Amino acid sequence: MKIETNYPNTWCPGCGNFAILEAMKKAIQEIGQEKVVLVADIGCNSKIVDYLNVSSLGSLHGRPIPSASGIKIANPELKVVVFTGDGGSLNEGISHLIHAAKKNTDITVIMHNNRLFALTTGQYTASSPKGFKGKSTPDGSIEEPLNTLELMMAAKASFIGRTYSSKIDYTKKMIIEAINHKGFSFIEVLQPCPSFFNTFQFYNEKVYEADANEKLIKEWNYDEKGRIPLGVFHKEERPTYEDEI
Ligand SMILES: Cc1ncc(C[n+]2csc(CCOP(=O)(O)OP(=O)(O)O)c2C)c(N)n1
Ligand code: SF4
Repeated sequence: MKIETNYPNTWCPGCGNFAILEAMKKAIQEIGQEKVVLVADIGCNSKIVDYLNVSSLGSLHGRPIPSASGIKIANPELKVVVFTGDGGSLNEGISHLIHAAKKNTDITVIMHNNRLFALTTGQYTASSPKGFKGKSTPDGSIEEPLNTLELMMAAKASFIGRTYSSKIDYTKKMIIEAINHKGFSFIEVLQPCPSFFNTFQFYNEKVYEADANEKLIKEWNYDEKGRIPLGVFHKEERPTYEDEI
């Protein structure tokens, strides 16, 4: 069964989402197309499910996690993967993200972090850097961004990773590891949006594949300073929400 669909691709040329799609195609082919169900948020990120020949559900903005949790409870054999953006998961849907991590719901959340609301053409999110100039912050955002991985640590996510979209094979391996992890797995993919926030050069200069651990989460605080570690920062086994049910 081919992995591509015939759906026309509407991402902007050069978007970091293309590389995430390639990584996901490879990951699903290794895991098995029939074993995976995808759940999409709303946003540029979420169009990825249209381009993958895999069972999927389009949820509401900020709400794919409860939809995914329901699928997992109904059929625990399925590998359930959520695609979301920083807007969907750190603004509209932040409570769902925190509670799924706390419950250790056995799903994988892949958050495309382009650090703005892209589909609606460039408003700031909880992940945008201080000073970010977009449609809703023409004089620059006055807020500090959230450290997403620190938030996931505090919420007790049992798998926490960060990758960069341009590293396709590295991302593929991390996605496979996260999907095979029993419990709540969260991957932040740093994803440049060349139309509204082109961060390719910034990340190309700063990211490195780290021998990651929990302490390294604080090495980068979503600012201009220092290097940006990639890797799996935390992984633990504990009973899942579905086991407890
Ligand atoms: C509850 C709700 N609020 C707002 C919107 C409008 N909306 C649709 S897509 C979008 C932006 C999505 O941004 P993000 O989640 O960061 O994903 P990206 O497009 O950047 O991949 C917004 C605000 C909506 N559809 N539903
Ligand atoms: S707006 Fe940004 S994130 Fe959306 S498709 Fe275009 S480049 Fe990609």
